[in-house]
Amino acid sequence: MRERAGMTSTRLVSSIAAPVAATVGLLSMAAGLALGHLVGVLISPTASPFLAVGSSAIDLAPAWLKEFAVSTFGSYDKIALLVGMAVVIAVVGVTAGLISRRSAVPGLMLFGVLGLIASVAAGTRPAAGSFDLLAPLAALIASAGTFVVLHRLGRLTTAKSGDHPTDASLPAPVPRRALLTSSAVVAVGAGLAAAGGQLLARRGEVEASRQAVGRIVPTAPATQIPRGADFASDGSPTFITPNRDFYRVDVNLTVPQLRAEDWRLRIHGMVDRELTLSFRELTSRMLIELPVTMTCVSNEIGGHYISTAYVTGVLLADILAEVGVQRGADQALSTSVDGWTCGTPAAALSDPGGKAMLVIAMNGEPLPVEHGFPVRMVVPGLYGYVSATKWITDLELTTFAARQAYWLQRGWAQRAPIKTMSRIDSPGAFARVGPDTPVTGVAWAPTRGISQVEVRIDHGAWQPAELSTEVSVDTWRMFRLRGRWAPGAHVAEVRATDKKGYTQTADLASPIPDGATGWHSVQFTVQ
Ligand SMILES: Nc1nc2c(c(=O)[nH]1)N[C@H]1C(S)=C(S)[C@@H](COP(=O)(O)O)O[C@H]1N2
Ligand SMILES: [Mo]
Repeated sequence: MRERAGMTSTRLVSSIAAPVAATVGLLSMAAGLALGHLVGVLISPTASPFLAVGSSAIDLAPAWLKEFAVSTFGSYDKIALLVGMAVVIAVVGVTAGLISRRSAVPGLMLFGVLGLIASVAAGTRPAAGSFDLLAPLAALIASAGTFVVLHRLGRLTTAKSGDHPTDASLPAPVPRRALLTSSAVVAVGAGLAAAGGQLLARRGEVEASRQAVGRIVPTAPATQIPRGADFASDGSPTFITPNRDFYRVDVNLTVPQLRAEDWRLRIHGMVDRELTLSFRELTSRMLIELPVTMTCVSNEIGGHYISTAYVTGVLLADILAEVGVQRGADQALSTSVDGWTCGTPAAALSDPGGKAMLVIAMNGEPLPVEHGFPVRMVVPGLYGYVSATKWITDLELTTFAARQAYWLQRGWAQRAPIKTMSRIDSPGAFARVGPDTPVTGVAWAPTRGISQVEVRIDHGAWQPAELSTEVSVDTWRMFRLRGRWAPGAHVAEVRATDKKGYTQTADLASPIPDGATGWHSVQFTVQ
């Protein structure tokens, strides 16, 4: 006890009040995040500690958790993640304050650990450059610096006069106002830095680049959609999905921003002649327009991760014939600007007569940024994760033995042709409907085509449904079953048969590893 009397702070100054300590921790966290984000955005799209940690969390999350997030929150899965991160960050910030009521050391150690985590996350992003570490470093300096200053003010402010040393070497207590002013300065500064980071994220530039691309006129326009291509007036989807309603699935927390004038695609690896294309070179080629139905392997039975658009682009078969694919190259590994990778069977791209494309337009306009502007890949008949690379910048001919793409490393199948499937859209689940409401919906088996759709009511006999006019074997086809149903509760089930003669079975499979199977069913009540 005696020796301790001579020691400084812990005895001489009382601990900081809990609410003040919590606020000091929270503000320091905010300062670090905001400055890190600002510096990060200036360096590269993946350097921001906040986004780097969030993206790494997405990459590291087990497949079942991603499935859960996608099926629970749907297209709001990213918002859910951002909100979750904000809550965790706030809790950690408050904790940093609360464990440091006497000494700043525990809080500083916590910020050090966070800085380390952010550095590892930023440094290991697939597209990371060596300057990317400056962002977490800035974050660490900002949070630790703010913490030291505010903590000191906090201790001096809350110190009771009786605790204060007669020792003149220690500063006199400061008025509460000093702490409040400093806190306000930190809060405003963090807000400005974060907002500045968002402003500098180049969103405007890329939208301007997209506007400048203007209308894309295909060399070979698609034929007009025939009449009777859907039963939308009876509740099926419209044949073409408007761009704003087109489903979106990707691992990106924020949409990659790439200007058309900055875009390059390098085609290399097991090829005879390497080729690098600019946007201008690509668009000066023969542009084909085709209707294509795209869907995600994560689509559950009855799910809505399926849409159809007219896409315009250049046939990959032509480009690959030019570069000369070498024997033995069985995989085309495509990479997007953020480092996401996708492995497609090389034959699916190089087959003469195949419809795999480098796509630049969707429903007559330049690709929307969230759908891959300026260029993406589309391969009719394959699930998106093995074929539909958005913001594509690299195409390497290689082997499946040599390279494993993003989702393959996470337990999904190497080959993933789209399975024959069908979905009832109307009546909706548990709807109350009139007695002669038709059962309508959609069936798909891209590249094979749909030959028959059957519906059964209350587990009765399968009844062939009317099919919409076929637009292409690569697109979905609508069905409609008219009838008169008795009052009361009913269940409708659907199954499709493709033109290869395969009929969907009742066998249930979950989306992992290569797509769901089973019949979609809907319960409804006739009033
Ligand atoms: N760069 C990039 N491209 C990507 C993905 C991605 O995460 N990153 N996801 C793929 C998956 S899983 C699907 S289903 C389709 C979805 O395309 P859409 O969002 O345009 O509908 O994009 C594919 N292309
Ligand atoms: Mo997907």
